[in-house]
Amino acid sequence: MSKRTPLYEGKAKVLYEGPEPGTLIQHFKDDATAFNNQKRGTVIGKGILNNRISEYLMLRLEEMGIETHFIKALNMREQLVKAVDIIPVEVVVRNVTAGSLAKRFGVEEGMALPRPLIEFYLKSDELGDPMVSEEHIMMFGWADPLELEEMKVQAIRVNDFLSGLFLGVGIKLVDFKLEFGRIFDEDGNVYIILADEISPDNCRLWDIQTGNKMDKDRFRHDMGGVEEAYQEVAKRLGVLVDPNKPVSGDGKPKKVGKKAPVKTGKTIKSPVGDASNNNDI
Ligand code: ADP
Ligand code: AIR
Ligand code: ASP
Repeated sequence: MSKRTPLYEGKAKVLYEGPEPGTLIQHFKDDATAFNNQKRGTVIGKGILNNRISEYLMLRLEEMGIETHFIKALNMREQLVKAVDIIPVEVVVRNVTAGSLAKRFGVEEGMALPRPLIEFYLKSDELGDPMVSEEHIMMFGWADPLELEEMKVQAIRVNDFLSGLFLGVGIKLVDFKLEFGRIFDEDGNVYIILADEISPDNCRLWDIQTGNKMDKDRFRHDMGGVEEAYQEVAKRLGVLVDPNKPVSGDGKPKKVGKKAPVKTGKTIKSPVGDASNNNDI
């Protein structure tokens, strides 16, 4: 494993070649950056938590008919994904004012928007991810009109579903960023699917009761308790990882002994979703 050559090393993840053509291994690091690399640090255990949270959310979205790049969990920090041609546009959906929106327009954080707001940012570290219009996107050919429409439709579906899912565990989904990529079907037609990750690194998540921030803003603004906040999100989703527990190739805990465990039907339900996916509680 250690001899693998990375195809790409980003700020929070490394991509390795996957075992089959058209696949990649997405490795989640503990590195954290903010404000387009101006602030750097490490959050111990973040990669493990984000890997698990993103896996869980992508699987739930797949169940809702939203196609994602996720194929399967590999280990604590890695997942197998479909290789896509990333569309260089970050799609941000906002339900509540916060972050750059609040700053740009001089409004206070925490105001509920009358409906979800979609914004687009060019994925470019050098340029500081500038906000772009739909016209810019089509003009420069970053995505065509059909792809743009598809990204908007999918982003709203993701927002509807994730807002409800997080609400169910006492968390307000304030805003988030998605990335989409192009992929070919068997007939050679190109279509887009959801890629990258969905985790507290790219969502704003506020505790409904206390208003506490449970996301990367804790790192951005030196608020402390970053790892604890990510852990709490994982715990509420029912996917908290025990780093001491080995995980087998399919992402499920290693079975001890020769016999498969007997199914009793008395599976303990996690706060959300099914317990079958919650291997590491
Ligand atoms: P960054 O590149 O912004 O530093 P990361 O450290 O998260 O970000 O690196 C992950 C990179 O992998 C991102 O650039 C992202 O666009 C890209 N990526 C995510 N999913 C896929 C995929 N399925 N296929 C190809 N590239 C992907
Ligand atoms: N985001 C945008 N670029 C990178 C990330 N992670 C996410 C933030 C936030 C949302 O997009 O984490 O959830 C909006 O960010 P901002 O800074 O524009 O307010
Ligand atoms: N993800 C971007 C960065 O790493 C922006 C941010 O999260 O603030 O700088």
